[in-house]
Amino acid sequence: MKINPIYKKIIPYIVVIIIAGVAGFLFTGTVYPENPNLKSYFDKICEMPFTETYFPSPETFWVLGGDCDDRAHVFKNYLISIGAKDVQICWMNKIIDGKMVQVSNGDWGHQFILWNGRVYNPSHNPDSRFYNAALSEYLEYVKKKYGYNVLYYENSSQVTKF
Ligand SMILES: [Ca+2]
Repeated sequence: MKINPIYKKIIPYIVVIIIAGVAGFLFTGTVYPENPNLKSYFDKICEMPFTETYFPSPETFWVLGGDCDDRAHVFKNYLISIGAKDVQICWMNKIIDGKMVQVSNGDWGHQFILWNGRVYNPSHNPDSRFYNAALSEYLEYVKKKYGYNVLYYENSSQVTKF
């Protein structure tokens, strides 16, 4: 079969376009921490104002902002929506002699996301922002800065003292 010379010229370009398209999809369409779309969604959550709400209120978050549980729920919902597995909300408290006490900034507890065992904390405060961090590193930070000492997992009855 004889290929028209014009097609011979075009075919390499078409191949390049297809490869670029597939590479682009893999880069932005799949679920992994380095995905720029995922990171920019996380950053958008961080930039929303800090507003105290009594319960997790992800439905009002993009209008009013929210506190830690709202941020955690919004990010978790997004991760689930793009197909992420092993996503859970964790929370922490400070327990002294069996009683829950306030931590150094007056809070009673804090919620964040654990995805594949890595920490995502979309805080409005840049110092407390963690993205794809080791759990041990994050726990060391919150213990030192706030005094948290107990961690609870959404997907398990396991309780970790740290
Ligand atoms: Ca809340």
